Amino acid sequence: MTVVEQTWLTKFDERDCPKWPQAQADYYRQAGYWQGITFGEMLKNQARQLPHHEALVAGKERWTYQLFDQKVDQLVRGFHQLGIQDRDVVVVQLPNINEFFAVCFALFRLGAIPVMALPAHRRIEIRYFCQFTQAKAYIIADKYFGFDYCQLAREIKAEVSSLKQVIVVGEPQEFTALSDLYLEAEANDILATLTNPNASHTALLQVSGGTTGLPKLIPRTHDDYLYSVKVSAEICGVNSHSIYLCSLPVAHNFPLSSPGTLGVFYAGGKVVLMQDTTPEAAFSLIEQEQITIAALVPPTTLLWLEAAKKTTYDLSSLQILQVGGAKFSAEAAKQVKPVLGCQLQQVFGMAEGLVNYTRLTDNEEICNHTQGKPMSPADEIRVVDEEGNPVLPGEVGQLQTRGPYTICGYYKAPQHNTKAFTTDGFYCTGDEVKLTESGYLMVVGRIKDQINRGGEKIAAEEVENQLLAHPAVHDVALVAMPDDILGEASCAFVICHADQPTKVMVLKRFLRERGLASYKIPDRIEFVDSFPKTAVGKVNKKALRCLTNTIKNI
Ligand code: OOB
Repeated sequence: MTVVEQTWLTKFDERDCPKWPQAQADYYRQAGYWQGITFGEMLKNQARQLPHHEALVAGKERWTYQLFDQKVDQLVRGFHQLGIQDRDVVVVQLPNINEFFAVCFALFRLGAIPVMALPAHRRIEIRYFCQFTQAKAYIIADKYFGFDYCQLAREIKAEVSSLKQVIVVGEPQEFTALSDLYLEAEANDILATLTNPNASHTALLQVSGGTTGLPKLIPRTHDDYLYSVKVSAEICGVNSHSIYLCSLPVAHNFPLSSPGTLGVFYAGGKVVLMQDTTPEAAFSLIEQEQITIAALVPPTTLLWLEAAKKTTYDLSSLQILQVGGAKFSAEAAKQVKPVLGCQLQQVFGMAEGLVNYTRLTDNEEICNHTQGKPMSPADEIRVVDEEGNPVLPGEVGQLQTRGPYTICGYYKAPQHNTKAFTTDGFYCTGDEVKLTESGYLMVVGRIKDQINRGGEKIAAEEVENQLLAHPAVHDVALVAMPDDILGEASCAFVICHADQPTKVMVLKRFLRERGLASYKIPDRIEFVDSFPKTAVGKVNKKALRCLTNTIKNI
């Protein structure tokens, strides 16, 4: 019995982050899942034990654990001087560069809370994160893939009064340069006076793929996140000899913690960051850096499989390829070992917590056909029907879960939490799964109104609301349509006001100019006169999804 039976009454900390019920938290501590260690301490330990071991490589930058730790301490001084304190929220939007980690670990040591924004986020998402959390600072790179983040910061700062600081990696313009915040110790060093943050406090806010109009923020504590990182590292065989290639956006939960970059630091290994996501660039790094493990989403894996057939690079150092974030077809899965010469590990996880892995000792049948099993013995999962009753073994149902690293509520979202969590604290994942006899999960579908565009999640309602803001749009429904590479792309069915026809390009430009992340802009827009309806009169999205097949074939 891993759960303390009692009424599941979620409380909130002073930062509005839901907390596990006290008895449950006590249980997780006594059982040793939560060890009371913060990320800041974890890095300090590694710097003591492996000072000269390389921790981080990006382009020409190579940081040992000692240098990494020193940079973090220097930034703690710089951030503190700027007024960033324990419990302040800071929106961090950085690409795959070493500074991402210097920034995050400095915030962890201060007890400040980074919001893990993605480089693809734009005005709509960033303004929302800053406003909703009353963020004190926003940390960006000057430019990335041609996009000017300083200009975005200017617009956000004008609108969000809580935002006191914009900190820039690169050319800061009127803002503060991150490079000026690496401060050496002086007399009365602030580091000596800072108290270590409480490990039960929120360490970071992850961003949920979402199902509603506004993205939800996911509070992860040092205790729960570090536990998930530790178990992930163990399951994936990550140790001080591991060399991890990070090509996915580093702030995402998968490359950050499953076991990801944090798991590699936990184990004393090396992280190699890359920004150019082409297979050739990745293969060149695999050969050069002797990469042992990499993590990809299915569409990139397909590209790697194609490119590997013709490559002259030596990929023999690669032992494990993790694939997750979206359903990986068994057909493609079967090719991984013969083509890339490494073991496939399927990863089915969620920023809210639960992560499932196929194990390194599993046979090919399991590795190719299932999405793994929960990583922790303390993970509780149940597969239920629409009424919440358990389905018969082997039948399809919705996955619900709770455990020592699955949140019991979103940040500042009490109403949504009553829908997304059961009264006994289970998170309703919205994923339709089948549990095999041996306890492995197969993801077969989804009941949440979300599009999984090759691992990037799009909440239908969010995009629909943005489109409804256009004066010509009377009604809109966004659905997934099949895509050979992405798995799913998005298709918006739009009904225009009778006297106001508009054009696809006009609507796409409208969304872009409003500042919606480009991966959320519909891949296809179809104008229709009406929507098919269900028996109770709701828009029949299932029928619209079928319609995308017909359109595709015309
Ligand atoms: C990962 O996290 P999120 O928060 O971006 O997305 C979670 C959702 C899941 O609920 C599921 O719908 C889908 O993404 N998903 C998969 C999957 N992995 C995630 N669907 C089918 N097969 C898979 N292997 O995507 C994430 C977080 C940690 C580790 C790995 C992925």
